[in-house]
Amino acid sequence: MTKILVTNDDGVLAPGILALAQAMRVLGDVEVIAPSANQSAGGHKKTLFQDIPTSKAELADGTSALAVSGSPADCIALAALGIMEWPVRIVVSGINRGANMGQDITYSGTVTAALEAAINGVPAVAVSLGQRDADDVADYALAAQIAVSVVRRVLEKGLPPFTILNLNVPKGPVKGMRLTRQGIRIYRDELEKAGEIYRIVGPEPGGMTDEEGTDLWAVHNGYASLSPIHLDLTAHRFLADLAAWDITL
Ligand SMILES: [Mn+2]
Repeated sequence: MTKILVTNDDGVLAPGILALAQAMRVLGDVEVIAPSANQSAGGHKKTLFQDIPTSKAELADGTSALAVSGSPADCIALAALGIMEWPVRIVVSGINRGANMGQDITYSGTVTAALEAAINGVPAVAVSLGQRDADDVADYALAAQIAVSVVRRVLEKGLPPFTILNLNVPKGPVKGMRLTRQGIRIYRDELEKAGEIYRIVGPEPGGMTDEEGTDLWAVHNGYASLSPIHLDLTAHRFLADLAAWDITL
């Protein structure tokens, strides 16, 4: 039986992970290991040398799950280190409440859970819905169906090492699928101050450079966006220029 591990960063009780777990059952045997609390924008956090409490949880439809008091990447690390049968065939992360595009990728727990799977040699897909107010499992149904078609192909074809797929689905109707590259988001964060306490807040969604072929362009224009993301963050195009700086000891 094809083992599929489902996780997220919105927390084990979020509606998006329920929709995803339900949809993935047509492709295999689903296990759910997810953070007990919302870990959105937590980045690729790994909890080292600290206790990571876990507890049994239940999704709204009765699906049993493991809730982890840690990050999304911790959930995958624990799985890879042996709290379940490993390797699984694939890790699917989401469905996130809100898109993960452009520089969001480095903040996103949804994406970094998938990256943690890639580090541990398992193919992974991150799934996000471009709708911040999606609060009902039905809001995620279409994104879950699109995720099924993507995951079905990954199960057939595999993925190259250290490579994941980042799927972003707009609020419907969806015109089709575009293969995209990472675009550029323009954040409009603001600072709130109360005495010595600060808060970073900001309008949602932020701006973007609306360049055709990017994830942001696709979702903004009503297409589902599928980007291959690689863990190699080297600025390859800058290496030659950097060499010309002639930094020596
Ligand atoms: Mn989230």
